[in-house]
Amino acid sequence: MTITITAFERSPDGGKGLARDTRVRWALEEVGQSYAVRLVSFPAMKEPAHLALHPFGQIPTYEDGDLTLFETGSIVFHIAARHAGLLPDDANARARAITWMFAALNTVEPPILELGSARLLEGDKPWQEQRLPLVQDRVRVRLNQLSVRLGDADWLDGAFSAGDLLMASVLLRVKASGLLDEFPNLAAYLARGEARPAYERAFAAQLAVNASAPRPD
Ligand SMILES: N[C@@H](CCC(=O)N[C@@H](CS)C(=O)NCC(=O)O)C(=O)O
Repeated sequence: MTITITAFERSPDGGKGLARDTRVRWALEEVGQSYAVRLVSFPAMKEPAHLALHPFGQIPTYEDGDLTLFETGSIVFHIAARHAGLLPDDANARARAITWMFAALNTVEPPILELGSARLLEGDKPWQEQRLPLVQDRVRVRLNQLSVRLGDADWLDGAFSAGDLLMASVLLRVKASGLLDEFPNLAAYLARGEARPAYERAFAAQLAVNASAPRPD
């Protein structure tokens, strides 16, 4: 049975790895699982056929036989639970790696997404000048806490895991802001993630889609 995921036909970031299909591609590449990709346009994501797969009309989705999943956390967990390589065998180490998956998506990502919204969607608002530093500081608080915990370790808890995959994917979203550079160990952590051959393959695959996507006139 072929695994099929969905991805943007044309990603708003032009293929810099920020669209969340990259996380799923990365997980599949880490475990050596081949997959097919169905590209969807923004209008198609809101049509009934896609809404039947994803109730919120987003990407990515994951289909394998009669199983359909949405939410990258759930998809990456599913992949990690069924294949060796992304979760430790030891029960306690596995539980800790899963904890880092939740921490990435529930604790670290929200202020980073808020910063993205503040910049992209609210840039022209009159209160932006006051709000932006507050939002940036909320990101700094989380990055500082994460930085302290990581210390000089390569990964969050022993060997690279699905927790690192999601955490690095989340940090990727703040890289362009320059905030990550205030925390050299986190910048190095992300660079280690990006240097993994599985990430490089995932990145190249989503970039290839966007490089060949038709541009608006
Ligand atoms: N929590 C969801 C978020 C999914 C999400 O925000 N997907 C974005 C692409 S990265 C999307 O489809 N945006 C288009 C839209 O919401 O209309 C997940 O982790 O899968």
